Amino acid sequence: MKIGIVCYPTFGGSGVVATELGKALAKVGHQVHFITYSQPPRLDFFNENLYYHEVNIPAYPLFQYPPYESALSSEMVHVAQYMKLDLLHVHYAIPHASSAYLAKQILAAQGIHIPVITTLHGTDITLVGKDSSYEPVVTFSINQSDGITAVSEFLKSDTYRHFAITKDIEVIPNFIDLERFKRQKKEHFKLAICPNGEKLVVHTSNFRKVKRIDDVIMIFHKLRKQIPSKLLLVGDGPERARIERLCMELDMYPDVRFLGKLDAIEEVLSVADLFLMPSESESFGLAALEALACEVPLITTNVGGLPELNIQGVTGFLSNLGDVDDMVAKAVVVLQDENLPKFKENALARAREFDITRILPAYENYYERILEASHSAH
Ligand code: GMT
Repeated sequence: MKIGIVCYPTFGGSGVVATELGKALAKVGHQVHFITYSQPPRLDFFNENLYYHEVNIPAYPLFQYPPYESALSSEMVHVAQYMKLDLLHVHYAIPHASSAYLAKQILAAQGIHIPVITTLHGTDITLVGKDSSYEPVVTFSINQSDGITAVSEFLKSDTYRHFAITKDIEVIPNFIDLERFKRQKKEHFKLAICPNGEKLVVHTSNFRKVKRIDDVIMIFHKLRKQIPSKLLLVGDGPERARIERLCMELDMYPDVRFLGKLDAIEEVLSVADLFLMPSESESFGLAALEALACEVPLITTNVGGLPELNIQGVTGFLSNLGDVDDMVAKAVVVLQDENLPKFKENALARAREFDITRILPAYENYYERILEASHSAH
């Protein structure tokens, strides 16, 4: 199959899911064409079946806002025509689903019929998409997609709740490559960060408000008074500078370290004892799955799709949004020497359920179904 994949070239979330999916599809023999405005960070290896097409957005003094969506649609048209794509799979509804709709119409006018699959990832629905500035376009373009997938049951229900969607949504969860995400022996690294045998707590995110990093800091602030521990914060984003100042005000250095954006996140997770995700909303929580794969138990909120991943008392614990004291109490339970090994073992067992080798066939089968329906319609 020849598949065009459109995504944001981000370090986490939808960009990573799209890129890892494309890589896995290429490995099993599909030809995959990435169409993005810059190279996705995880598109880091060579495979004869992988192609990358950069969307060119010419500057012009008239444009206060360059028309990215038009450039994206045009690139989709070029790639689909020239590479003879079988289908387009766009990740994150805004603006990818509407750009794909336009590309599909242009191609159809030339007698080329290419089905479009839209994968909903989270904030495209729960946060940005339902804003009235975007909602009509989002609703229309999701409904015009030939196939729609969501990364959790929660996101599927939330999509039906907030948008007038008239089609079936298929749930295909996020997945993990356990060949890459596995606990590695990095004892020297652990010793450098935790020289006195402290426990290591990790948070990774894009430092947006929805991640509630203040809660991460407050949990750790209280936790370290009960259990000697260190906190590593991985990633970057709008909240980072404010959070760094908060750590200074709370006199938390040197127990807290900001590592910025990292490619090899699995190396940090390999030495971690606990992962914190106190998010306000999380459609799935890919970063938490990456932690589980590296045998790191979780403390998360019980919002969104997180209860579909984190099992209460098994892979860690879930608390109500903002209940910092409860999260501290539960973190203390997880980090007890007599409890930690079992939580780590459970974490890996849970991650195995989301191994790419299990989820990839779900995407391939879905592609087949959508292609078949499209062929019989034309
Ligand atoms: O978490 C983010 O802010 C990034 C966002 C994205 O779209 O890149 O992540 C969303 O998609 C991920 C992949 O499907 C999910 O695992 C995340 O839970 C989801 N984020 C939110 O719902 C906040």
